[in-house]
Amino acid sequence: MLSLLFESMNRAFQIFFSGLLGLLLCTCSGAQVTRYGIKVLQEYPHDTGAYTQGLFFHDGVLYETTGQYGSSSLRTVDLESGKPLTNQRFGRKYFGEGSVILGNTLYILTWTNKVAFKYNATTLKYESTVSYPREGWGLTTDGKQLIASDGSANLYFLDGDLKLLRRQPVTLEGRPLRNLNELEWIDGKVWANVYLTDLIVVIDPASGKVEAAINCAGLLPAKLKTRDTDVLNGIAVDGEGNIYITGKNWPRLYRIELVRQ
Ligand SMILES: [Ca+2]
Repeated sequence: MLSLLFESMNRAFQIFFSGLLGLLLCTCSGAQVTRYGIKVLQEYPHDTGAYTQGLFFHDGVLYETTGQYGSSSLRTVDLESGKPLTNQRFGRKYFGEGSVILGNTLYILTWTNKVAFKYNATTLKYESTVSYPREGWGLTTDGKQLIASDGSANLYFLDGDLKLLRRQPVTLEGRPLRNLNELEWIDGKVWANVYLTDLIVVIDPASGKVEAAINCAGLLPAKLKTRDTDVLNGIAVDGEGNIYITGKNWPRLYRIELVRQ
């Protein structure tokens, strides 16, 4: 009888402590993700014909690559007017995706064409087409390696020949976070749009853990939306650390700052 009593007490303690452990783990993993909203500091025009897939600054110039078959392009953009300074169209069979400059090469991914393009970063002249085994989505760089997304819950670290060096799974509160899209390297972290959401996540490149989530819901006012307005996509940081975001076919590009929630 006494042993039965001890056994049931023991089990009760086990259940209590396993529950407590679960609660602690849950609280800890939740506490690791800092939640932010955004404040708009300045707004600029953005070309509603630009289905934004890549967005970055290099030496004070804003670069944008756009998607869709028949209208994919590589542009340099005047920030104040939103108008292209240069605009190179790709062949109709190519769907442009993420882009970035590393060294003296401007890299542009394509969605499902299984190729990437190299351009000379100084002259913006086409150099070569290289094979690329994954879907192309976002692209950025830490200054040494290229970092790419493919719509999965992975980041891919690549060398200058687009060869895979490392695959890093990305998790949000312990679960894989899929649909990683346009990317930007900011202060040692990878910022990523999450496709089909108003969320930007800040990823630790070494562990793949999402450290912060930025809620951009409501950024583009309803009165500025048309049937062609698509999802939030496009993050760029300039040389002074100013952060800009936009969306596919959006009429605005915003300079923002984060607000702790
Ligand atoms: Ca970017």
